[in-house]
Amino acid sequence: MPMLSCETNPPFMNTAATRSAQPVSYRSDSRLLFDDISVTDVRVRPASRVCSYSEWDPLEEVIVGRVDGACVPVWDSVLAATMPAQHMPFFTAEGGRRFPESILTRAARELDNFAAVLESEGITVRRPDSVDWSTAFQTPHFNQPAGLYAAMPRDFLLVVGDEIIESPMAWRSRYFEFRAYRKLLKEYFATGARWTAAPKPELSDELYHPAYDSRAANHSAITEFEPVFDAADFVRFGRDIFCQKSHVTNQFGIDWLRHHLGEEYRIHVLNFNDPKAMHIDATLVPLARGRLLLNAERAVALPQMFKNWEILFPPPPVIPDDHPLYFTSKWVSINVLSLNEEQVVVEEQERPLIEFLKNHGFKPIPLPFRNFMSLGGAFHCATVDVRRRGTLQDVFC
Ligand code: DAV
Repeated sequence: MPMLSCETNPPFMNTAATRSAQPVSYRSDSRLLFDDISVTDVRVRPASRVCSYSEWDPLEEVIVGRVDGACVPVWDSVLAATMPAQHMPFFTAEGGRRFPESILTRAARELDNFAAVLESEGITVRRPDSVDWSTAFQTPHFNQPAGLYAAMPRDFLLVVGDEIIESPMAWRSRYFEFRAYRKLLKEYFATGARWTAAPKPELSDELYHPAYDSRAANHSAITEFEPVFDAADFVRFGRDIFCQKSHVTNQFGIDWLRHHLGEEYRIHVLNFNDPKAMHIDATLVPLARGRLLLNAERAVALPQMFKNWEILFPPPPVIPDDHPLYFTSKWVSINVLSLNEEQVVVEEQERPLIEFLKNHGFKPIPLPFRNFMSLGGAFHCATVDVRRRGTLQDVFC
């Protein structure tokens, strides 16, 4: 199979008709009168600014989220399935209200610093729009007192080659999250990207298991009513994409993506020991071609195709118990961002992880991010790599 690169896009056809002054008309004897109209405008699609096939090729352009106006989602069965149980009182009391300003201010400072460091490394940084998430909304199937945030672009946008895909997310509070990204997406489209939105889910009650009990359940809180997934349940290794079923990603969603991407990509579903599964990027984190961080607490077995890979089991996180992590486990510590096959951005207080990475020949870039982590992710979640230099490859051959 030929190697694909986003440098050379095929010409594409724009079928928007350009009509001449004289409209086409039919004669009474039913013979068509041909007119001098031009219906074909052949243009060359510009080389796409969106182009990324892996998690480790050299990063050139990235979207970094923003925390402005973030609101607390209301507690429901899907949150109960994934969120740390000790924070249920916080969600119950604050659901629908803005996150405490003190958290947002500190998180925003960390995020801006992270963005500035990426820029100083020569990487183009783009940000989503500020949106007032505190607006209540209603659809034919549900209503919500507020949205959530645009802090975690990784959850919503999946870049596969020159295509950028809007995910059909399962949380009702995230139904209108796309609003923060549409300006950017239109711009990426205008500069050659393929822009896709997966089928908009209804998020009616049929999607959620009616009597889901997070203490007893060994199955997902969601059904197979319609395709749903979060982009962060997928991780890209060139032609091979790995994912997990979770409390926000169902088989139907995985199948939709498989049909959509076609034979050029192989989607593999992995199983982990993670009863609160939501997003794969604190479980299986590739750092370079042939080198993988794997969460030892969650690992079950990897397929044979990894047998020649170096599997690195990271040291446990050191986040203290009293630091609020409303949305995640402490393993958010390994939610790192690779700038290339050596440099990797890591939370500065995770000293054991930093030493571990250094000992394995990586060049960690330690940055403060603990306040941001309270909102549900670290450097990988807070970003989407829009462009990494590289081509589509079969990395397991
Ligand atoms: O505890 O596995 C995953 C990252 C969330 N976006 C966890 C956190």
